[in-house]
This record gives sequence, C-alpha cells and structure tokens, in this order.
Amino acid sequence: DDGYELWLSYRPLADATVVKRYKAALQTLVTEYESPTLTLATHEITRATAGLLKTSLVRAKTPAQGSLLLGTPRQSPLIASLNLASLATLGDEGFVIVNTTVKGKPCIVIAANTDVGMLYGTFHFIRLLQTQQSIQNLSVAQAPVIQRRILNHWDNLDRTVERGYAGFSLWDWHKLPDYIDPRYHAYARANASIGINGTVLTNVNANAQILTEPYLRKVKALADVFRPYGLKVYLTARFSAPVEIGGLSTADPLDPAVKAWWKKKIDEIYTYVPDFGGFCVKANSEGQPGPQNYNRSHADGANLFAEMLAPHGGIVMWRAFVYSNETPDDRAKQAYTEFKPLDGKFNSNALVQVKNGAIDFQPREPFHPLFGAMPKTPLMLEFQLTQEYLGFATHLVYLAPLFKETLDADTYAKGKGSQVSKVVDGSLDHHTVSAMAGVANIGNDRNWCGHPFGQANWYAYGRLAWNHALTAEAIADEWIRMTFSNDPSVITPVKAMMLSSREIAVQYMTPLGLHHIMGYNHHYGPGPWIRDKPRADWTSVYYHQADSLGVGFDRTKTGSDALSQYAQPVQDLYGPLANCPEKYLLWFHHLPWDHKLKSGKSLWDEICFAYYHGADSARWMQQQWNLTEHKVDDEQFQHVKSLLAIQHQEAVWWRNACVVYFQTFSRQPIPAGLEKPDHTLPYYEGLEFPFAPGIRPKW
Ligand code: BDP
Repeated sequence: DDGYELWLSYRPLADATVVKRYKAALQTLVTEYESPTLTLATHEITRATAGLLKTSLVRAKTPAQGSLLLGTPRQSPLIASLNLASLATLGDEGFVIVNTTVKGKPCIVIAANTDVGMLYGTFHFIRLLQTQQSIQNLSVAQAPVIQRRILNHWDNLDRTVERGYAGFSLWDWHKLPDYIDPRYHAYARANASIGINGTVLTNVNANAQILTEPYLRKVKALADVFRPYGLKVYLTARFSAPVEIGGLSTADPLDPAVKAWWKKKIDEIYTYVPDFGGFCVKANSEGQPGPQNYNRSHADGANLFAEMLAPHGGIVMWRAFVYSNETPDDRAKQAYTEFKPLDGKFNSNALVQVKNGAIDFQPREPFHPLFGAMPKTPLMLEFQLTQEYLGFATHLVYLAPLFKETLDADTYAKGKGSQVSKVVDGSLDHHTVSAMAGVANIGNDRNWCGHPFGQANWYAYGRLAWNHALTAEAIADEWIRMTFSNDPSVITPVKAMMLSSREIAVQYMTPLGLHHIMGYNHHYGPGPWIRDKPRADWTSVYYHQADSLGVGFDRTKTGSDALSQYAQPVQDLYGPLANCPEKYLLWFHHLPWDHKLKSGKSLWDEICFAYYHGADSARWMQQQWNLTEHKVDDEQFQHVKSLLAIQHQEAVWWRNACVVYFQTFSRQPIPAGLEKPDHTLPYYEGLEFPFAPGIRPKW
C-alpha cells in the first residue's frame, strides 16, 4: 500500500461476526432517480462493500429485506413517504441515517435535503463500517457547524508549492483544461469524505495570471470535476491585478475604473464557474500589494471584492496576517492594532481570516487576540496543515491537539464560555456566515502528503471543520482504523504516539513558550542564533530575547503589553506568573535563568530537561511504531519507520543546537545525567541546507 487510497482503502474487515451482520443488513441498494452526485454515492457504497465485505450489493428500485436506500425526499418518493422530520433543521449539507421499515421491509436509509448532503451521509455510513460500528438502531442526524470548510493551497502556477513538502502542485495547468487527471476526482472524493466543501486553488502570494481568460478555462475544468462532490472553487486575487493584467494605472479600490474592472472580471469568472466561491486575499502583507498602497483601509479593499461578489453569492476571505516593517511594535500585536478598529466596517460577505495564533503557525501559540475582539465581523480561523514549523513532511506530528487547543480556548469575549470555536462558527455573535481554512499539506507525491501520517492532519482538519466538538482522540481512532487496522494492538500504540506527538515536537523545538527560533527562510531545523536580517521580526533573537539575565518575550505591561489585547480574564490568567501556564511562560514573560518552576527546577534546567525529554520521546515514538510491524501494511510500516528515524535524529539536532546556544547566555552546565551535545555551537550555526524545500519565492 503506497498510501494513495488515503483513509478510503477499504481493505477487508477482519472480524467475521461483524462482516456477517453487515452483509445481512446490506443486500440491495435502492435508488429511485439519477444524478451525478447520487452516482458517486452508489459507486462509493459499491466500492466500499466490495472491499470491506467482499460482497456486491444488488441494485433495486424497491426495498427488500436488508436494503440500503439513498436519496432526497424531493427526488425519492420512498424517502418522501418517511416524513423524516429531522431533515427540516439540517440544511443543505446535513443528513440522517436511520434504521426503519420502508414498505414493510427493514432498511437503512441515508437521506438529506440535497444530493451532496446524501453523499456526506454515505461517507459517514461507510466510516461506520470501516471502523466496525454497529449499524443497528441507527439514528444519526448531522449538519456541519461551519458553513465553508476550505483548503488553502499555496500552489504557484509553475507548480511549485510554497511551504509544500509533498511534491509539486496537483494542478497541471499546462494540460488543463483538455486533460483531466484522474487524481482531481480522487482529491475531490477524499475531501467529500470528510466534508470539505471548498478549495482555494492558488497561493496567497498571488499571481494575477490566474484571472486571465486562458487560466479561467482551466479553473472551470477543475470546478466541473469538483462540483458533484460538493467542492467549490475559490481563487486568490492579487490586489494589483487591474494594473498587471488590466492595463490600468492604479489599483485604488475606490477608483471607479478599478471597481468597473473588478466587476467585469468577477462577472466573467461566474460565466465560467457559476458557483465560484469567491476570493482569498493577502494584502499589504509581506510585500503583497493592497489598499494601503493607496491610503485606503483593509475594509475598503475587502469591500471592493465583497460588493462585486455578493450578487453571485460569493465571499471574500481577507487575511489578517499583516505586520509592518515600519512599526517597531511587537509583531504579535499588529494584526489586532490594524483590524480591531475596522470592526463593523466590512460588508456582510467579507470574512476576516485569522491564523490560530498572532505570530505564525508556531508549534504552540496562544490563541490570536482578534478572536472575540471583532464581534461585528465574521472571523474565519486559518490553520496550517503543511508542517512549515513542525518538521516538514518528515516529522510525525498529529495536529488535532493543536487545532483543539485553539478551538477550545476561551476568549471570555462575552464572559466564560466564549470559546474560539463559537466565534468562528458564528454562534457567539450570531453571524450568518462562517468559514474555516486549512493550509493544505497536499502535493503530487503518490501518498498525497509526503508523510503517511500527514494524511491524518488533512483528515482531522476536515472532521473538525464539520464538528469542532469531536475530540482529537476520537478522530485519531477513526483515522487509524480506516487507514491501518481495527486491531487494538495497532490502535493502542499508534494512538498513543499520535496524541503525544505534538507535545513531543513542542518539547524538542520550542518548549515553555519559546517560538520562532527556526532556520532562516526555509524554516528547516533550529536557528535560535538568527540575527541581523532585513527585518528584526524575521530573526530569532527578536523572539527569545535571551541575555545573560534570562530569556523570553515580555508581553506584559512591563514589556510590549500584547497581553492587554485579550479580555481581562485572559490577562489575569497569563499575566501573573503564578497563574500563567508553563506552556506559555516564555511567550508572555522574560524570566531569569534561575527562576523556579513548579517542578522546583530552575528555568535553565527545565529548558534542558524539556529538550532532552522531547528528543527521548521521539525515540519512544519509534518504539511504539515498531509494535505494529507485520500488523500494518509493510510498505507503510517501512516508510513510517524511516521517517521516524529522521525525526529522532532531527529532534536530537534541535535539542543540541538549542541547549548549546542558550547555554552561551545562561552560563550554566547541562544538568547532570543528560548526555552532552556532540558538537559546539559553531558547528550547528555553520550547517547549510541548499536542499531544504520551501525557500520563499521572490516577492
Ligand atoms: C508564513 C509563510 C509564508 C506565507 C505566509 C502567509 O512563511 O510563506 O506566505 O505565512 O501566511 O507562514 O501569508
């Protein structure tokens, strides 16, 4: 198994009793109409039962003993006759799965208001089979908590992928629109299986060419493939496109000629893609053009697009990832400073897309202070699935615990219980539009994500965007069963490894609230010594602030006061040292090397122990995986085994480089009993990585 089939490989179920029960309940497949999406659902069921149960369902028009009935009440008289009351509240994407009798025959019914809802229900049902759940007395009724569940591909038109570690872009622009790679179907199918319903095809560092006619034809071809799977296409819009491809002399959002240009362009896009989702825009950020080039605000910029997209039902996702070279203020504060005053100024179909934390997808960050601070604006949450700061595609880091940490964080915006998840799903401030974005970790590697376990992050993101109340553990459990095996002797060690993996990475990379101390530019490996770059906030010394007295970024009142951007209860939690969770200690505080921690150890010793514990735990992960030998597919086993060996070596590299570096400030020995690093600091500083992927394209 080379991983191509993802979590949908449908290998035969091992438990004969379960298989027997399933077969009895699944003898015929009943449908009463035809549609492209219904065809996908019936193919999927057929494929799943052929694989899992080694049986083929008989197609029928009327129910018999042990039938599966699929459809919508609008098109299926049998389903209409059931009067499924719960459908009324489930919207366009929800579904019900029930055991009931139809025309006197016991049946399982998968019904929804739309075919796409029915397809989601079908995948849910298949998941029950894959994970060997009971399919008796089913009474499932689900609808997604977030409306637009989107992947962001940072894919360039030359097929390189910014921060992509799994090969080149899936989108073969050269051969589109005439050649449809079967992989486009496989991609859409995988997304449908986890409820992802939107994809931004292009990099946020945008190229205006994507908006030209030849490219729009190619985009249309992809949209046509994706449509039956419920997957909508979005694009990134380069703010200066009217100048670059439109021949105008300005891109000022309030200029009538600019407005007219965008209106025409957007109307044109909808002639190719009538259900086009809208734009994602990175503006006035890291060199990208934007409204501020014309002394206009981010709201002016966003509303330009929002206004033109609104008649078509499209949205604009305006990114809040901004920090200026000119301002000396703490980078962690800048998005809030810029955007908070604009609350209430955005059109209703303009969403502000906010990263989970205020710096940049670090192994651990406190939640972004904008969550809860802009009640009049629908805020999207942006996660990064590609592991830019988490070991690329060679480290096994299961990200659901990170996602949950953000989603479950309480902003206290409206008192206790104002979690980020409620800001994002719109329930806290009664927004009618909601969205979530995940920066994809997908490329054209045969196994899609580079690391076989990278697939778990794609999977977990989709599942949480559908239902953020799911636990990281429940999602891991499903994914392991679907991908590898239902054998408890596989599930137990693999789940243990997955659930600890993020914390382990934090320990060997950035323990105790340290952040942004990776190699320059490519972000590969440790680089706490990075200094003297064009911008202070592109260095590491800016973030760790180590000196002979101590280490950490003081974000309290005595420092940058970034803490004051949070609601008072959050300030009370992170401000006083006695309250501040140690995981965020050096994010908010600059502390002396001999500061005593809860363990009784000094800060210096605790930092050392964390790095060593992290690296040792990477070895423990290898041991856990080794327990699965001969119990999971051998090709997969060997692949993961090699990657875990790399991860362990690199964890040791992170540990050694960081402790010898910080030791130059603490001037204290590495605690007794810990193995000495194998090299001195100049060795680590001198390492070069011409082969590291992810050097930024020029902008
Ligand atoms: C950072 C990446 C950079 C992206 C930027 C963004 O290093 O490549 O362009 O985020 O999100 O994480 O715009």
